[in-house]
Amino acid sequence: MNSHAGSSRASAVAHANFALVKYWGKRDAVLNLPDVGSISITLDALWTRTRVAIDPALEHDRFELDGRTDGVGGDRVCTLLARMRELAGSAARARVSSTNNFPTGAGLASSASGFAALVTAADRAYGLGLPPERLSALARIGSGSAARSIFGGYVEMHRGMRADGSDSVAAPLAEAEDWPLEVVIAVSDRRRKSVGSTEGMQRTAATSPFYSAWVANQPADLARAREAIAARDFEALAEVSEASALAMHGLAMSARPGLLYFNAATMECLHRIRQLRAEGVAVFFTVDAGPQVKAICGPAAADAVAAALAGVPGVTEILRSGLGAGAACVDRETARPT
Ligand code: 2P0
Repeated sequence: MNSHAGSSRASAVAHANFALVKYWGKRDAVLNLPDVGSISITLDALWTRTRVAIDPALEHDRFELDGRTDGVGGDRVCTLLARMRELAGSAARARVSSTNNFPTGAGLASSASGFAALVTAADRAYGLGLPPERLSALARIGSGSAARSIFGGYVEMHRGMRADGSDSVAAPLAEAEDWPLEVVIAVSDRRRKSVGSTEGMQRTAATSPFYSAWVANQPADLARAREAIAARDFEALAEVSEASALAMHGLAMSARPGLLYFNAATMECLHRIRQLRAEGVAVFFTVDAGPQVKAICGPAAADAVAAALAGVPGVTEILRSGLGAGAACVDRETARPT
């Protein structure tokens, strides 16, 4: 292997995404290949900024998240950097520093934006210049949902069939501007979740009696969501998204021991959102591996949804976001695209 010739450093920003048709379960834990496809929206207000600086003097990669070197994810970062070095024919290690503008590991998709930003910055720093599809496959190795954050707007992650994972990649379905929905997030617990997604998925696949039914049903939900997005059919997207979120949580609850990501405020928010929709407000919910509730709504409904969820006992914070762009390199000082 050659030592790295360039002087290279790069910064990238990637945004979190939330799945509307959920990913839960892997067909290969090493390459992180999903057992089901998924469909997501990329947000503009929740992001990770990551800087990769190649330093041939280093013996090991260094990883810092929000100023701390003892955080989680360091092993996955090193695995990913080792793959990218191999592609670049470089032996030079890197210093990686990453910042999230939102709580890490609390069901707000920090690993999605984190690994998408990492591969985008490392691609530039190591001079690879890979196309988005390849970056999506690399981001997936860090975290399944990160493959989707390479793209903006509405995104589909393909399960893929190949053993090497080259077809387990995301692709855009529609741009954010094509259908500018908004997201209201009701935060009820900022702490790191007790069972991470990776462990939760493995436990579910190994122990739930309903796992094969979940996998078998997914293509039909993906088709419904794809059609709803193409037709900008809010009611249809609401119906399939809520069904997918509830099925994922029902499945996780059916693992042994069962996984409980909801708290009391989560449940209350779901009832409030259903009540609002029954009153004619364009809103539906999704919930990931944590208690926060994400309400997806038409722009005209966002203020009313935020006010209603802020009034739910146990909700401590409301975050709001529009839909956002895919991962991109930025100037470190100005944060402008480069
Ligand atoms: C999703 N989640 O589709 C699902 C729904 C959470 C609930 O993808 O093990 O951090 O790194 O592939 O991507 C979160 O899981 O899991 C996730 P790994 P990841 O968004």
